[in-house]
Amino acid sequence: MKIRLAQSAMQKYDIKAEQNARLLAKSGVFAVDVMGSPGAGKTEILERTVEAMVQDMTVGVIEGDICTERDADRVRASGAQAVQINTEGACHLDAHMVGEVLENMTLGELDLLFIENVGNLICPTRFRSGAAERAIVLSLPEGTDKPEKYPSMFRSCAVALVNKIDLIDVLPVDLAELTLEIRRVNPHMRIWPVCARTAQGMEGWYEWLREGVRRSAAGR
Ligand SMILES: Nc1nc2c(ncn2[C@@H]2O[C@H](COP(=O)(O)OP(=O)(O)O)[C@@H](O)[C@H]2O)c(=O)[nH]1
Ligand SMILES: [Mg+2]
Repeated sequence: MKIRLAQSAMQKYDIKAEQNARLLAKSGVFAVDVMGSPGAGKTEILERTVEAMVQDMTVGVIEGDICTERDADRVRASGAQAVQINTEGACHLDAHMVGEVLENMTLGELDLLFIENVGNLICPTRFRSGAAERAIVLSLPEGTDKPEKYPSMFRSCAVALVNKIDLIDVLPVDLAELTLEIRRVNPHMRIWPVCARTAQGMEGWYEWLREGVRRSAAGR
């Protein structure tokens, strides 16, 4: 009985995520969830990415945080149209929160949309936003055991950015081992070791995004 109740409670989120996905597809917007621990560098990755992508497209960002407008201010300064959602305690965004913002955005103007979730490797996994793809930002200081400890999160993402590689010489973390750990839980994961500070290593990510934008525009 309890299980059935939990399933029907989740269903309304899945239905809304499906509606969001259809709206984004109809508008030709390529949307990507950006997830990871607090402090992994999600926003700094987005700052560099927005700076690079706004050269030839219009980029939007939905920022999810428990409180403050700080991340939205940061990506706005990089050139994105940004909307901040404050979840007021909730540890993840859900499709209804995202849907409300989508209804008030001029989606026809956007090519690419990022949805930065609340920093958390657990709850955002189950709550789909309606984005076409999901990316995880994992930083070197978090160590090599996170993929095995949070496998659902790593399995739900298509791509991983391993951030803060500028710290490789001062941390006891082996990048090859971390890559193996990621592949052990998700053999298909595309992985880019990057430094968001300098944008080092981010070209592959940018190309993957451009491909997604082309696909979404063609399917409009
Ligand atoms: N050394 C280093 N620090 C970084 C890098 N990327 C982000 N940071 C720092 O990590 C902290 C958290 O970054 P932030 O983007 O706010 O992380 P978020 O909580 O995942 O959005 C900030 O102090 C960033 O300046 C990086 O590539 N190298
Ligand atoms: Mg952030």
